[in-house]
Amino acid sequence: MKTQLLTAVAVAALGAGLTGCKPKDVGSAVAGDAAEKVYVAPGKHDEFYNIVSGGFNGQMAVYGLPSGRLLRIVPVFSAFPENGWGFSEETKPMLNTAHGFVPWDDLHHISLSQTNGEHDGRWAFGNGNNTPRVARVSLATFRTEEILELPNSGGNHSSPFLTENTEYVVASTRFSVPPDNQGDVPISTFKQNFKGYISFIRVDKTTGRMGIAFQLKMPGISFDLARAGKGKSHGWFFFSTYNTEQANTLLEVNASQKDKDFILAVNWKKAEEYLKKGQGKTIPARYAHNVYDDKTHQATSTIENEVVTLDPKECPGVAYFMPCPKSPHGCDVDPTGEYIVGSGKLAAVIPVFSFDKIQRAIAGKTYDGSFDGIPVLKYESVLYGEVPKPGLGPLHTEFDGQGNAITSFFVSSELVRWNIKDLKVLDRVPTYYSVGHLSIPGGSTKKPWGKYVVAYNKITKDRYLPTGPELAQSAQLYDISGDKMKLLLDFPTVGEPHYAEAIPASLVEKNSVKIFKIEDNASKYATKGDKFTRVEREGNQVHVYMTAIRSHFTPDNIEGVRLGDEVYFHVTNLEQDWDVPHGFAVKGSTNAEILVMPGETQTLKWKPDRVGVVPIYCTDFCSALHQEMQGYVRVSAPGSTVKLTWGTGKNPEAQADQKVAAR
Ligand code: K7E
Ligand code: CUA
Repeated sequence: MKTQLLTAVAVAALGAGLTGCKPKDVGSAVAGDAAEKVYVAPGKHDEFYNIVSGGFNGQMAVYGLPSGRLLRIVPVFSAFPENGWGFSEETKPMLNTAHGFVPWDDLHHISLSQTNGEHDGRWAFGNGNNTPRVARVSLATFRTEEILELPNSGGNHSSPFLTENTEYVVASTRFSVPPDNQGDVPISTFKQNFKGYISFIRVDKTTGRMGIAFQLKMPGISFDLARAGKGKSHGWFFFSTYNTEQANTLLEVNASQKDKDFILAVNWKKAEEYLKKGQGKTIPARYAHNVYDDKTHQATSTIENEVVTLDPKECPGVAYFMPCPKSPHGCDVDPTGEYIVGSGKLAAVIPVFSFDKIQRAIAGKTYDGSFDGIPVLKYESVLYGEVPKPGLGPLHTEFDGQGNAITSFFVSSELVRWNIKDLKVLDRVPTYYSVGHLSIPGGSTKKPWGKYVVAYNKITKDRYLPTGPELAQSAQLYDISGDKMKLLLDFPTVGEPHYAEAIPASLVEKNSVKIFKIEDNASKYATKGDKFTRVEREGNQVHVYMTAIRSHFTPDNIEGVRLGDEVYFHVTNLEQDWDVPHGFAVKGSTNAEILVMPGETQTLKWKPDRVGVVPIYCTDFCSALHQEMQGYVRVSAPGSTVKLTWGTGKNPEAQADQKVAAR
């Protein structure tokens, strides 16, 4: 988003003579009782989990609110050495795509699963912006369980957004592209050949398992953000768009020509009817579907070969455009489902659309022509009203559950609270600086929890100790329980925070998984007890079936490995105690460590590059004798006659002799 936002600033600066806006009274902006309000005493828990996107770091991070304490980084699209995500053999398939192994992405938006339009505490979804993917993270294990790639897409920004019972996760493309199987066309044929696909991903109610139900084939424009209807507007979906000029070069200028872009309204229930009637068209497509299994402790990656598409031009009643000033970014639906707020980055007002009026305009065919075969509803006929002069550069809006909206303003660096009914501005408070997204706990649901708003800022300048050219990314917590919003706390975040959601701890903590039961471990490489430990050679592959328990590995001495071998350390952690992982690392291995949870099996692959004796050790300080949790692997020359031997507590040769004697 950063580039797009900077462009917005540049354009606004040209128009309004604005350079960076630094709010006044920086020092005195903190409320007197702020410290008390965010203080969570040692040993006490926070009230909310705040799940924050990591932007170009490709992860989600979990903070406690109101303390702002970082509790966990959940690797999603990016390999993560802390726990071996993307480095262990079990997790590598999670990062597979139709392009091969892609160990990085740019995660912008978090959507927490909902039932009846309220948070249910089961899953967090996140988008991969670069190589279009959607991920599902379990809030029981705080691990990524599933990643689904999206075909016919380029830049999965408008994603992932959920319907009120998590029937669908919806993901639309930021860059329109020619369909994957018809890609070799001149870029100048944008208008004819480029399409903007919207993916409707179904989610299994019990398992959370995802699959692309269908893709809507829209004209070639850019989709930015979206929200599902709720309550009365359940069954509809709203998307902000830009570049309705359909420019394919110098978008900074060429995509800011028109006075209005569109919000797209999609009736997905109607789309379902057309699909039932067989209107869908199956087209070839290649995309990866990756699933992690907590029983086998293994991810699998499947390449899918087709997708169902629906062309709204052939399905009247499915799609309508609504004009919206100007290059809208956020498109947010209030808790009742009646009001749809468009935030035009370059607009001087915030337009609020009415769902009832949209229905009437559709029924009365109050059109303002059409765009690429899709009706455009008349602006005035669907507009509830405009918030006049709210601020500069509105981006995102959330709701406090008290009939008010709070909108973030990037250019004027502030949060503005306004009343949804009378559209009057009630309060404004500066942010430090240039806020992007904002989040009220439950603020996108039917039932906002209110109490706080968090601003996720793009620029921190002088707010923290300087750390060279790159400064901390940051969030700011405000109390919104009174009439005036009050700044309470700054806290740095990991990566660039785009969207985030916060959920009461009580909905999540009770489901937290403490260990994986060793008896349920269905990994084919599991070693469920020291007596099953062994080393097996299969050609040039050596498989080490190893256990870890405080404070030793079995085996911890291995001989008979040869240069040219590939060694697979299958490490099973036999512990059945909460918070006792063991790590495993090998000198000179070209990946990372693995971190093995209690009852779990993980595999580190290692290709020795020289003859010698190589240390191995546990990387997680697991006990007073953690430092003793170490061992050796002897690597001999190719063709060596050193026998494959292994053991713990005895010299391998002695153990090998015993085994021979026992036969
Ligand atoms: Cu940062 Cu949601 Cu990508 Cu706005 S987006 S800020
Ligand atoms: Cu196991 Cu340290």
